[in-house]
Amino acid sequence: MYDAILISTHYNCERNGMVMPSLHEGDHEDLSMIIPLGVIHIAQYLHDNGFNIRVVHLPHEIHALNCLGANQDYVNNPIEEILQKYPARVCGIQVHWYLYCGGAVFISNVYKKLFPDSKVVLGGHMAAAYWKGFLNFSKDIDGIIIGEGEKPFRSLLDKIQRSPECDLRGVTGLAYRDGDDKPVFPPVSQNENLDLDELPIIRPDAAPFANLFWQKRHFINISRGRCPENCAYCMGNNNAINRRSFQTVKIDKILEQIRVYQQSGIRELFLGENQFLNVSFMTELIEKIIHEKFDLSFELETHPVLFADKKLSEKMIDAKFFRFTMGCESGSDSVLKRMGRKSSTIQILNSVKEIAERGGACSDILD
Ligand code: B12
Ligand code: SF4
Repeated sequence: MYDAILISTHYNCERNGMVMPSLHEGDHEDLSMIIPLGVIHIAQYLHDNGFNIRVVHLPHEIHALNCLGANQDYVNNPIEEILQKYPARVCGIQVHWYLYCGGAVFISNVYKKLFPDSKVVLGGHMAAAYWKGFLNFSKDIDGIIIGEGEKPFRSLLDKIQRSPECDLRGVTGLAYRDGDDKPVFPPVSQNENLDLDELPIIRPDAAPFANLFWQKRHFINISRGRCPENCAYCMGNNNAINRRSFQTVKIDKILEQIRVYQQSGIRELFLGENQFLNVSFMTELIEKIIHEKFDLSFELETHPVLFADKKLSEKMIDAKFFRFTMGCESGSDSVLKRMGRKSSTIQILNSVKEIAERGGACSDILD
C-alpha cells in the first residue's frame, strides 16, 4: 500500500472507462500528456521526506497499454485496470487546469469504489477556485487542498499515519465536509507554504516517477506566488487561490535543477512563469546559464515588456533561448487596456520582430 498516489487524469472518460477524446486523435494536441509541475513537486517533496509515493499519469499509463498492443478497446475497463494497481492511504487528483475537472470527478468515483477506505483529495487552481462546488457535487471527494500542496499534503499524511481513521479537520490548507455535510475551509492562520530553500530538486529517476515517460522537452519551476500584474481574466494573480506573494527561486538552485535534468537526458527546458517581469532576475539567470555552457536549449513563456531591453534579448539567444511564447491576448489596444494588460499592440509587434531578427522563433498563446 502506498502512502499516497498523485493522479493526473486524461480530460474525461466514458462510463466504461474509455478516455475522451481518445488518445492520439489526430485533430488536437494532447496537452494531458504533459507531466504537471505541481504534481511532481509534491511527489518529490513527500518522497524526500520518507513517504512511499507514486505519480499515476493516466495518459501515460494508457499509452503504455497501447504500446503493449493491449489497445484500451480490448480491456474491460482500462481506468479500473490501471487504478487497482495503486492502493494508497491518500489519493490526490490534479485539477489545476479547467480541462481536467470532469475527469477528476470521474476518477474520484472509480477510486473510491476500488478503495473505499482511502481519502480522496483534489488540488490545483481549479480545485481551489471551485472547492465548494466539488465537495457539494461528489461525496467521493473527501477534501480539497487550496493553494500550494506540499505542506498540507504532508500534514495530511502525518495525521493519517498517526490515526488511519482520521477526519480531515485541522490540516492547514485543506477544505473538507463537516458533520452536517457542509463544505468548510477554516482560515489559514500559519504559513502553510514551503520556504523556497526547501523546494525539492526534481530527480526523474526517483521512485515516485517510475511509471512516467519523461520527454526530451520538459518544464522547470523557477518562481512561486501570485503574479504582481492585474490581468482581469487570470487565475495566476488570485489571492484566494495562491496565498504566496511573488518570489523567485535562488539561481544556484535553478542551475542545480538544470544540471540534474540535463544528466537525465532532457534536451529542451521550458521556463514559463511570472519571472519575465523581473528583468534583473532574468538578466542574472541568463548570464549564469551562458557561463555554465549547458548542452540543452530553452524556451521562454514571456511578455512583450521583457523585450524593451535589447541587450537582454541578445543574451537570451546566446544562452540558447530559441523559442518564445508570448501571451498577446488581443490585437486591439482598447481590449488590452480593459483587460489590464501592460503591453500595447506596437510592443507586441516590436517584440516579435526583435526575436525574429536575432534568430529566435515566436508563437502567441491565449490563456
Ligand atoms: C507553467 C504553466 C504552464 C506550463 C505547464 C508546465 C507543466 N509541466 O506543468 C504549460 C506551458 C504546458 C501550460 C499549459 C497550459 N496552461 Co498554463 N500555466 C503555467 C503557469 C505560468 C505556472 C504553473 C506552474 O507550473 N507553477 C509551478 C507549480 C509548482 O505550481 P502549481 O502548478 O501552482 O502547483 C501547486 C499548487 O497549485 C498545488 N497543486 C497543483 N496540482 C495539484 C494536484 C494535487 C493533487 C494537489 C493536492 C495540489 C496541487 O500544489 C502545487 C505545488 O505547490 C500558470 C500561471 C500561474 N502563475 O500559476 C499557468 C496557468 C495554470 N495555465 C493556464 C492555462 C489556461 C493553460 C492551458 C490550458 C493553455 C492553453 N490554452 O493551451 C495549457 C494546459 C496545459 C495542460 N497540461 O493541460 C491557466 C489556468 C486557468 C484555468 N482556469 O485552468 C493559468 C493559471 C494561467 C492564466 N493566465 O490564467 N501552462
Ligand atoms: S501577466 Fe500573465 S500571469 Fe500575470 S496576471 Fe497577467 S496573464 Fe496572469
